[in-house]
Amino acid sequence: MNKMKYSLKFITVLCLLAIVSCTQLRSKNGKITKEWEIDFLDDFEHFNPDNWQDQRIWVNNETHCYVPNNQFDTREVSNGTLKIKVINIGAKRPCDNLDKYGKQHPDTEYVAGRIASKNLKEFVKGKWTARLKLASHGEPSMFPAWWILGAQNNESPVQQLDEIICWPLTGSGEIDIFEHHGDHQKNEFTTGAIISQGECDKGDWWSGRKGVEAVLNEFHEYSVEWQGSDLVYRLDGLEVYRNIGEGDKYPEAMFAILNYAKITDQLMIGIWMMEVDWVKHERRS
Ligand SMILES: [Ca+2]
Repeated sequence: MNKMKYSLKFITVLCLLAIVSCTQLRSKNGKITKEWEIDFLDDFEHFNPDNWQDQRIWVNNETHCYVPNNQFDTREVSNGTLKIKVINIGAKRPCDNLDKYGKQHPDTEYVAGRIASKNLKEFVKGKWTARLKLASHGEPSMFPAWWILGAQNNESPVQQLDEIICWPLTGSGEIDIFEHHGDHQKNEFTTGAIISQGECDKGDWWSGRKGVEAVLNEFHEYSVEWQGSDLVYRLDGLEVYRNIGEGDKYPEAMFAILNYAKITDQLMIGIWMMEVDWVKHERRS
């Protein structure tokens, strides 16, 4: 065997070893830990109705109206990304969004996009990631979000008989992977779980959450994963926060939501936009 052939063979063996070690990681206690396997990926080459539906709902006293079907370009998909926006259309118009008690949203000049994978892509535990950026940030009333919600949530759209559980009880639990509160933050997002207090509409937003610095107008990967009984939050793959022991409180299938809310009466100039390159869910193979 000449030296070149030997080198090639050596390199081939190294490559094979690398592949094996990537798919089967041996943990400290000697058990084989499987690597992540993608079971859902949307890279927004087009808007895929098999993955997403528009969600029209009035939940946090927002001033905007969620509109469907990319009306006013509120959820544009172009050049491989999704653009979820809030837009001031200059004149008040009727809004069909209802709150959870059936009250209709007042007329408003602000329209916005919100999509959910409810009843389309729902998964138990695993790992959810999105690669996204904001066009602008740190302005009062901004509230863009990338988050997951329990599949038995009883809010619109209700399409299956088991969607009867009120937020944030088990079955309707909420985990916020990325939220940006423009009133309080500039280059910062918050990440964490809403801790259920055991009654409808009673969730602790703050004790399971952390603010994390990031350059928000550049693309980053924001993820949450179940690791044992913990929830681990990552920014570009690096752990930035952990809800210790909270993971088992979210045993239900969950769906993804991408939305941009405007949450106060503060005047808004221009267009607010969250651009999403892709969303994926992975499970341990
Ligand atoms: Ca369902």
